[in-house]
Amino acid sequence: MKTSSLTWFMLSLVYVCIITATVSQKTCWDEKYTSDSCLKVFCPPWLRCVDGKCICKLPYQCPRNKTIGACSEGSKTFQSYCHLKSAECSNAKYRFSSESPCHGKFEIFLKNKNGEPTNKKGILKIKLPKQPSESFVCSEKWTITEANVACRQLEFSKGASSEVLQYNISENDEKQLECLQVTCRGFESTLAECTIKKSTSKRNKRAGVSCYKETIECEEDQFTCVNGKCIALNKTCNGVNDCGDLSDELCCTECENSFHCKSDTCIPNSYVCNGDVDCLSGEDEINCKVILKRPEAKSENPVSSVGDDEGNNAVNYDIDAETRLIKQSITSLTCGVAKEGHRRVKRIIGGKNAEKNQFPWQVAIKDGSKVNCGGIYIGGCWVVTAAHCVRSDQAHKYRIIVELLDRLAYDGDIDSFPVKTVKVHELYNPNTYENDIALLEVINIYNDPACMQVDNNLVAACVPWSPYQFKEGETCTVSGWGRAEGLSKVFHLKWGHINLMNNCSTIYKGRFFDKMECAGTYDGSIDSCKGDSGGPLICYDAENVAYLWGVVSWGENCGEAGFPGVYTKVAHYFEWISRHVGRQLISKYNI
Ligand code: 4AZ
Repeated sequence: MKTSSLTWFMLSLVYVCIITATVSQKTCWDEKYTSDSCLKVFCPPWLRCVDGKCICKLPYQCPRNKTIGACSEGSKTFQSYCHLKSAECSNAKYRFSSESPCHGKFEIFLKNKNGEPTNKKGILKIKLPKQPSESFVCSEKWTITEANVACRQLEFSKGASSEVLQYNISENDEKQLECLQVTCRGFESTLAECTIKKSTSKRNKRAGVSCYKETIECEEDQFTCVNGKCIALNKTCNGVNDCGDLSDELCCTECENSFHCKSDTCIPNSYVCNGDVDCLSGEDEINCKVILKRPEAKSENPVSSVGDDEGNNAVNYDIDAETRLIKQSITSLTCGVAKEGHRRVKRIIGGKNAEKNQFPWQVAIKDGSKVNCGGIYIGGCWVVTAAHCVRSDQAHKYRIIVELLDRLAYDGDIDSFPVKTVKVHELYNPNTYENDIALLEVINIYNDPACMQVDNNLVAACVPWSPYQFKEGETCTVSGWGRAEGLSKVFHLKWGHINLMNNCSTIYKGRFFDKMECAGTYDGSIDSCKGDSGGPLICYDAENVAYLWGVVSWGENCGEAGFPGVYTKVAHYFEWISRHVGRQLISKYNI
C-alpha cells in the first residue's frame, strides 16, 4: 500500500471511530441516565437495583449494625442513616436533620445583603440545631456540588445554576472570621448530610447560591440535563456533577480532569483508590499503592487555606464513615472466584486444554447418553444454557454433570444432577435465535441449601446486571467440549481468549439483534463451535471476578476469519433470570 493511501486509510479509520463514538454518546444520552440508573452507577445502600433503576428499599431491609442512628427533621429517630434514607425516599418529611440523638432542627436560609430573606438567590446561612444564631458558609471549597444540595433542600429540584456565588461580607461584622465549611458527595437531599466543620476564613467572601428554576429549551451550545436544567456543553464529562442528577457524567467516551470508567462514566479523581468501588467493573480501585480513605469528619484537621483552627471542629457526625460501615455490612454475593488450587494462567477451535478448577462454573448437559451442550452454574440449583439446547417438556431426559474435564473418563467421582424444570425464554425464536437462553433447575438431591455445591468445587459465575460492565475490544474467555479444527471431536474441556466486537450488525445484516453479543478473533483462529452451545463466554472484571457475559448461541461456521461467534448477551436477561431464580441468588451488589 502506498503511503498516501495508507494515510487516507488511517484518517478514515480515525473519522469512523470519532463518528461511532459521537453516535454512541448520543444514543446513550437518549437513554436519560441519572444517578438513579444502576446500569451506570451503584445504588447507595438504602436503594436497590430493579429493572435498571435504583428504587427505595424498605427500611427494615437496611442492615442492623452498630451505627449511631440518625434523626429526621421531625425529630423521629432511626436505627441508622440507611433506615432514615429509605424512609425519606417514600416520604420527604423524614429528611435528615443533623446529629443523633435528635438535637433539633437544621435549617438553611437565603438572605440579601441587608439580611432580609430572599427567594431563590442570595447569601446562604445555616442554623445548626441547638445553636442560637445563624452561620455563614465559607466560600472556600463551595462548589456546584454543594450548591446543588443547598438548592434541593430549598425545594428547587433542579439544584443550582452553574454560577457559584460568592458574596462580600461587610468589614465591620465582628463575627466575620467564623464560617462553616461544607463538603458534599452530591446525592444528599439536605446540607445536614454533608460534612460540616467550623472554620475561620480571612477572606471577606461567603458562599451564596442561585437556585435554578427556569423551564426553558436549552441553547445549541448547552447540554440538557435529564432534570431539565441547561448547562454549558463544556461542563459535561469533567467528573463534576453539574446537572445535580449526574446526567452530564454518564455518557462519556473521554473525561476531562477526571477518571474514565470503562462504562463511559466520569468520576472525580479523588474517588480513585479511596477504598470504595465507583466504576461498575472496579477499575478505580486496582493497582492502588495507598488506599486514600475519604476524610473522616471527626478526625481531619481543617484545610489550612480556610483558617488556622486545629483539631476536631466537625459539627455533625461522619456520614461518610457511617455509609461505609453500612456498605460493609451488606454482604456482597460470592461468585466468579475459583477456589484455591488453580493458578490462573492468562474447540473450541484453536483452544487450549482446561485445567482442573479453571472453569468451576462450567457444566455439561447430558441429553440421554450424549453431551451436546454446555451450561453455566449460577448458584443454588440453577444452570443457564442456550434455549436451542433444551426443550421444556424434556426435563426428565437431562442430567447436569459438574466438574467434568474429560467427557470419556467420567467416573464415580464426578457428580451429576437430574433436572427438575426447564424454563426456555418465552420469546425464544428458533428461526432467528433471538432470546436463545434457558434456565435449568436441578432436583436438590442432598436436600441442602447449597444444592449443587455440596461436596465439590463447583463455583457460581456472577450474572452481570448491566450491559455496560464490559465492552468491545475487551478480551474474554470461551470454554466447551465443542468441535475443534476440521470439526474433529473433543473430549477434554477446551478454552480460548476472544475479543468482544461491535461490528456484527454489519457482518450478519438482518440476523444480529440487540440482545446478542459477538466475539472472536480477527483471523478466526479461536472460536466456539458445534457442541459448545449453551456454554459460557466469561469476562473478568478488574478484580478478576468472573461474569457470565455470553452464552454460546450461533455463528457462520466455525473459525472463519471475519465471522465471529454470536452469543446471548446475559446482562439483558438479568431481570428475567432473577424473576425465576430469585434476586438474592444473583445480585452481587445493589440488593
Ligand atoms: C453450533 O452449531 C455453533 N462459531 C456454535 C457456535 C458457533 C457456530 C456454530 C460460533 O452450535
